[in-house]
Amino acid sequence: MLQELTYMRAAIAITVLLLVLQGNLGLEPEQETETYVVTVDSTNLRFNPSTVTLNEGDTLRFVWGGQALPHNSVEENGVFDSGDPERDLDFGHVFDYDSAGTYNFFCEPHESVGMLGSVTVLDVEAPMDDQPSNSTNTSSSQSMETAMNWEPVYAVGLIVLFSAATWRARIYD
Ligand SMILES: [Cu+2]
Repeated sequence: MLQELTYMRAAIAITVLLLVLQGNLGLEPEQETETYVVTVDSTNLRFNPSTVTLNEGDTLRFVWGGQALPHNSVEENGVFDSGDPERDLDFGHVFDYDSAGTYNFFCEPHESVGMLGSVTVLDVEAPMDDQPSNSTNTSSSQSMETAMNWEPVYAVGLIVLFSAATWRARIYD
């Protein structure tokens, strides 16, 4: 009976430890990417906003609905192209990790009246998954980090187990 209780206590402590470790593993460094939305303003002849600055990995989305006039968005060098002009559109383009630079886009039917825009893509470090070239380097530094994160968690777990065991021993022996 006494042994059963001790085992139960240890089992609970181990379960808690595993839950904590699992939470810890979920915190892998991962870069956040964002979506920037461009729509059409109330004049019906302008992008809003007409200039956007974002990071590599981010998404530029052109979204509008129920427009009086059909619009599209075409990058001048064909980097992206939403297709035929539409009154309702939801078109996105993801800028990958070697796309830093400035891109000019326009609405084909209204280019002549100034329906133009530009997006500046800033150079950022690709997430670790996207860098196979120096994978040896990153994986070793990553496992170092993981090991360092785990150490205190193990220490706390061991202290919990040890004090649970001694507490039991003191009361029942
Ligand atoms: Cu237009």
